Amino acid sequence: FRRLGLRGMKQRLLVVANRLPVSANRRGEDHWSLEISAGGLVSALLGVKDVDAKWIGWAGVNVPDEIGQRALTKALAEKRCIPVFLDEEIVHQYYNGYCNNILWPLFHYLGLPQEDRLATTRNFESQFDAYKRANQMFADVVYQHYQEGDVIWCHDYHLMFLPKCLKDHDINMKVGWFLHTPFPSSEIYRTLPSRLELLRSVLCADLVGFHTYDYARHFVSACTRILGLEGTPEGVEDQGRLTRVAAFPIGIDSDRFKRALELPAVKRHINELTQRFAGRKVMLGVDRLDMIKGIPQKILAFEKFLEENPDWNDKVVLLQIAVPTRTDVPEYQKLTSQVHEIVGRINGRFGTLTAVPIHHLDRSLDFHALCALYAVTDVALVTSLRDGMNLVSYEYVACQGSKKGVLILSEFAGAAQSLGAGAILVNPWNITEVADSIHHALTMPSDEREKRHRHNYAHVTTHTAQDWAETFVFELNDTVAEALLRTRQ
Ligand code: ADQ
Repeated sequence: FRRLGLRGMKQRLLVVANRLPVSANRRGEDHWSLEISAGGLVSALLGVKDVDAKWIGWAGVNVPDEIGQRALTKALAEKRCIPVFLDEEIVHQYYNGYCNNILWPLFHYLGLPQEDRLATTRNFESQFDAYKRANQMFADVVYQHYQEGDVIWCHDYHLMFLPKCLKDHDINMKVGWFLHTPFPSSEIYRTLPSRLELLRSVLCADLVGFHTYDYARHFVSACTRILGLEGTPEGVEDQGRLTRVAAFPIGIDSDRFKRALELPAVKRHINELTQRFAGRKVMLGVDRLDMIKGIPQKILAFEKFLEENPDWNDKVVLLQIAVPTRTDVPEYQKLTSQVHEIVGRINGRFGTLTAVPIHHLDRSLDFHALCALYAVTDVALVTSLRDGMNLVSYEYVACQGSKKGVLILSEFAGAAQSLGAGAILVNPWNITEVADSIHHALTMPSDEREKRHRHNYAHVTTHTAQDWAETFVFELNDTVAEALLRTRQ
């Protein structure tokens, strides 16, 4: 901002993401009720100084009629949100199909779908077409609202084709793209049939960001190996044009968690939980119910721990809160039944008349209940098989006051790079290793707990979501300004 002389001026920022940060419920022909979901991204962007941000995205509902669309657009405008209307067919092909069935598993090293391989291959082209059409629909809405000088920040694997659509429309648009998932090794990425088009599109952005240096490196390798371009310390160069590629690790709004812990309702909740689990150590898992989160592996590791440490029976409880997602996808339904089956078996095996070792909830918790749970927990278990960053680990650390609880963290979560020195790092596939880590965490001397917690707490409270968003927008402005200087020289 300083370099562009923008300090003191509000710069317009258009944030484009698949989903708007609201849930919309239709209450009548032309009446909608909206609830803003106060996720990390929302608070991150609210905290960016000198920026006037608007969101563009899908509201998550099908609105086929014009009256409904007009009413929703008007209601959303008050929340600084602009809708992209996607019909059921495109949602099915683009969102459920290409995004969730192809890109999501591939980027998390689960490969292209194995089951029903032929059907997937046959559907692939139509799903990719729908993906491009959907991205073009997002771009059309951006064009309608774009003013010269705006910064456009595209988010995630849903919108990899968007940078190309935007730059084709106006080469001077300032476009940044950030990936919230891992970018896999180029050997995995190159199996994607549409690998060339997507890489070329992302390279149309001025700045490309990832959570970790490794993901950025994988992306640059994909560009050099698959497109034959030149990687430089700054990014990727194609015929004299540089796309900057860098790591921007996300954080959380740690103050929001600290403030919540002071609220009487949260304190009441903490007291209730403390009484409820008095005499037992509490271990916690909070995840979306997704295969990448390694929930069955985590529960099996806990079983192994109970098996090998019978003296801990009745003295420890695992609370696993798993919010269901993508419930219409058969693989996710299968995962839910699998988790229920394992939990039932372990509770039958190790439970007593008065207590069970695992409390498993298939639901979302409200923010205050979540903060209270984080605060009373002795050990948090994050065992993702792959995870872009994993904000649950950050939230847990932010809510630990006097307890100085221990974080067991998968080495395959991006967070391992920032919280690795304070956490116990594990390979979630190695159930014996995780079981041993549970024992280590539960018996850890207080000075070691204190030291580990201090390290992580310092990181979480100084690398916040606001810093992340501010740095990205600053770097994007800077990158464009430098490119302009280069062309003038
Ligand atoms: P997610 O895969 O959704 O995000 P994560 O970073 O852990 O994963 O964030 C989940 C959020 O949902 C957290 O804020 C958590 O509190 C909340 N949550 C999860 N389960 C919940 C429950 N049962 N009840 C209430 N809240 C719950 C994607 C990537 C991550 C990356 C983020 C941000 O997959 O790797 O860290 O984006 O970039």
